[in-house]
This record gives sequence, C-alpha cells and structure tokens, in this order.
Amino acid sequence: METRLKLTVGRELPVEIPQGYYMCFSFTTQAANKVYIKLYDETTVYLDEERQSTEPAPMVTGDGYVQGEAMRLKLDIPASSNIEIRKNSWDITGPGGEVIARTMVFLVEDYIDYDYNDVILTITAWKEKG
Ligand SMILES: [Ca+2]
Repeated sequence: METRLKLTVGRELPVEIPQGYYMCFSFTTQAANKVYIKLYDETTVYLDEERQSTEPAPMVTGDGYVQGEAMRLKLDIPASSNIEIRKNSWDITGPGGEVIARTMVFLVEDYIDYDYNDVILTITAWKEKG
C-alpha cells in the first residue's frame, strides 16, 4: 500500500525490515538539489551518502545482514523545506502465509513539480539462507 509522508523535524522515518534478514539496496537521484541519505540502526550504518546529479547517475548499492532491531532512514535536502516521501512495500509469503521477504520503495519529492526523482531508494530483504 502506498503511503505519503511529509518529512518534518529530524527528517527520518522507520524502515520495517526485520532483524536478521539479509538485504540489498540501491539508491540514486536525478534532480537539482543535493541530497543526503543515511540508512542505519542502533548498531550499524548501511548507507551514508551525499550526491547531486540532474543526469542519470550510477546507483549506489549495498547489502548486508540487518543487525539491529529498528532500522531508520534519514533524509536531508538542505535546499528544500518541503520534503514529501512516497513509500510502498510488498511482502512475499511462504507456504504457511508467513512473511519470508519484503521489498520497500521510497521516492522523494523536494519541490513542486512532483516528479519524485529526488531520491529513489529500493530495499529488498529476505529471511532465510541455504
Ligand atoms: Ca521534483
């Protein structure tokens, strides 16, 4: 389900990927303003990048086990005071209906043209190995 969030003071939001899952993620931007993005929890920083490009730029990618209990996404776009996030997620379930994998997508708008290309972040995580 798509949710819309206005980023307020603190400029961070929870990321509902369970502890112990393995995740891979990718991030880019194609916009005028410099964006700062950090994906982290109480034990680990997974992504900590600053970038600006109006042309398609190579994705920043990463992967790793989710170490902590409460992952968060911190965004800052210093040139913008009006950051809107569109967030969506999809679960993959096993034979018993339990969640075994999740994909989350975050797209961000920092101006009034509503093209949602200011931050593009995708995270896919799964529970089991072997
Ligand atoms: Ca925009």
